[in-house]
Amino acid sequence: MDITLRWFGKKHDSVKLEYIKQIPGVTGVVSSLHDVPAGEAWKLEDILALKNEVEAAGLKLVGIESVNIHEDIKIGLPTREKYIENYKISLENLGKADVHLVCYNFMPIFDWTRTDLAKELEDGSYVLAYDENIIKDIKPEKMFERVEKESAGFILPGWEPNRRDEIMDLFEKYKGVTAEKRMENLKYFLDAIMPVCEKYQIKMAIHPDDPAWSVFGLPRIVTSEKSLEEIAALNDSIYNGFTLCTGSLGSNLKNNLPEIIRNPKIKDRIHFVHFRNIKYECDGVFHESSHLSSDGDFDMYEIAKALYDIGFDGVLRPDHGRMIWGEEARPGYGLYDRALGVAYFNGLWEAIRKSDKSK
Ligand SMILES: [Mn+2]
Repeated sequence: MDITLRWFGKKHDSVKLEYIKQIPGVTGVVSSLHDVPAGEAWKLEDILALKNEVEAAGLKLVGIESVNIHEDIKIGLPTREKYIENYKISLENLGKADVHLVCYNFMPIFDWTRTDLAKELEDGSYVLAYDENIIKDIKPEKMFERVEKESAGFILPGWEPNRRDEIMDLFEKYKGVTAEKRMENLKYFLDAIMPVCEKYQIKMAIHPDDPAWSVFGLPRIVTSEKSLEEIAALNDSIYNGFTLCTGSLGSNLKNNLPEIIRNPKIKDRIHFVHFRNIKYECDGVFHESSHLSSDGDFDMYEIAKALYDIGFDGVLRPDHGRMIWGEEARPGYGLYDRALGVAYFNGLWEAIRKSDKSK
């Protein structure tokens, strides 16, 4: 297993690779070419430059998070052909650069959504939080202003300010695009790229929708155990797989995370794990917590145990962390609390491994 941290590149991240390297057990990072807009083909030289930078710090570029999907692919417009061709070029170049994991999402218009990027907890730490009551009453364009104000000067993936203008246009385009249609569009995309993934052994890992239900009236399709089964069945290739993001899938309390991990139709397709915990206030209202089981609503031991039992040997990273010890960084992506998350996971994993009597 590779334990990694997400790194946004020198230009977009306050966390240094040298610091990531000091976290015990971390072998690499997942990163992205954040300045390449969705739909454009990634150049081999840009990928190699990123890879060289990471390797110079003694780490591996274990995967990409994310190669974003152009909205026309998700909507199923005729123009998707061009963007799918570009996506295939990006995959080919990643393969040539010896990168074999790609995280992506199929969320309509918006990436992960939160209503508060710096909710203060009793201990003085700050966390990301979500309140369905606010989303219900807010217009998407206002949401951008909210995110911009609260993101400490960093640009959040999916919420780039330059996207604001296209948003209302996109809402028009998404009209009538049902969940069924979006699932068909996902299949169309997967069928088109899988031959390239097979050739270069690139594991595609779709990230669950976050939160795992429809927001702003846009249907979401990666939200439940049943939807993961459906997606696995869209294309039989092992390279058609998942990012098991505990916080995103778990945002819907109906989702039983250890059960999903053990599901025979899903388990072999889990290529990437985002390990984190959240705390519920009530249905539809939650905040992110430290990784510790007792600080949130998930049993992180049971999640780690399920991963151990299925023989998980992919890539794992701590997900969003709290902002602690006065750190200023991208919301959710400070160094300190994510490092604590890694340490905690390492402890769980060692204990599970050593108490396995079958070994
Ligand atoms: Mn995640």
